[in-house]
Amino acid sequence: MNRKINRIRAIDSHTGGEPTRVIIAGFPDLGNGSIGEKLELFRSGFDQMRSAVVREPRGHEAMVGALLTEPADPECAAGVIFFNNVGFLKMCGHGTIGLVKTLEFLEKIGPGLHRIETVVGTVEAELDEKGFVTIQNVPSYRSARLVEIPVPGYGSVKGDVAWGGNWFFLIENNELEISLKNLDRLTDFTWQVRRALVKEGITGENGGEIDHIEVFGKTDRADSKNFVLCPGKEFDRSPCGTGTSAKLACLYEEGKIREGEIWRQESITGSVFEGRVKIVDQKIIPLIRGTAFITGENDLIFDEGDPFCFGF
Ligand code: PYC
Repeated sequence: MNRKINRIRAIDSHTGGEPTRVIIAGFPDLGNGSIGEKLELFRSGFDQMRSAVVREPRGHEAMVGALLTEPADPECAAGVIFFNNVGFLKMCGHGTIGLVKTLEFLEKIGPGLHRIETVVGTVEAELDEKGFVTIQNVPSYRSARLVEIPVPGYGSVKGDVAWGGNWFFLIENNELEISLKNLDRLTDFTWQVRRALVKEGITGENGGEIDHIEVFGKTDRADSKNFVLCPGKEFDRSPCGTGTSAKLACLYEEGKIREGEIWRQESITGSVFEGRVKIVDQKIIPLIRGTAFITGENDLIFDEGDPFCFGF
């Protein structure tokens, strides 16, 4: 047999139930440019590797990939490009927590403050002695309040448009319990909302596509419970770091939380992130605290003779 077989080394983890697969070696070289240039090379030259790493048969639809890169900024511990079953994520909160715990597992970092380069800017992550990670995310804000759209099958729906490292449409909901037993209905509702936003031409600033839909409900375990529909129609098993950041920005702008006040955001699976904001130069900087657990060390094998080599 002289078929070409490639190997990629990856560490798997989950953050509040949401998986992250960090690629640590074996990925094609993306050069020495900026993180944005590396992203463009990845997108244009190796998109099938994105699919091969996270989709079936090696992964599954909810898997989020994180390509570890050499940071252009020497002050950073690492650079990272996040991706999923349908494309690239701008920033990823649960994935950053997973990345930090992966670097700790590999003994590349220890407790302390670490800077990480992402495609939307540098974020900071503090790993504490108890194994928790607090991410200081990019500045977050609400760009539109109570936007009303007609959603086929659901009538008129109101939500806020906010940035937390990705664009979100945030809906307060008092009808449908945020529970795994309602997964199909929550998925259908949020998918219809996403389609309606496209149809109505509603975007984030500068035409940014709103590719995450977040629905909130009540819980007695935290301040709020959420369901987050991700771009590839999968739901976030964690409370979503960027989604919690978008929520914190809305809460702060409405005067519902003060600087430093803790907001506990529960996910549909019951995992919780603690969030708070700090204000720097009049910008809202979300801080998100959670942890991740390592679930596997893998040599992913890519056999060019395999008809499903690049995933489906
Ligand atoms: O934690 O920011 C997040 C995230 C985005 C998509 C999945 N998780």
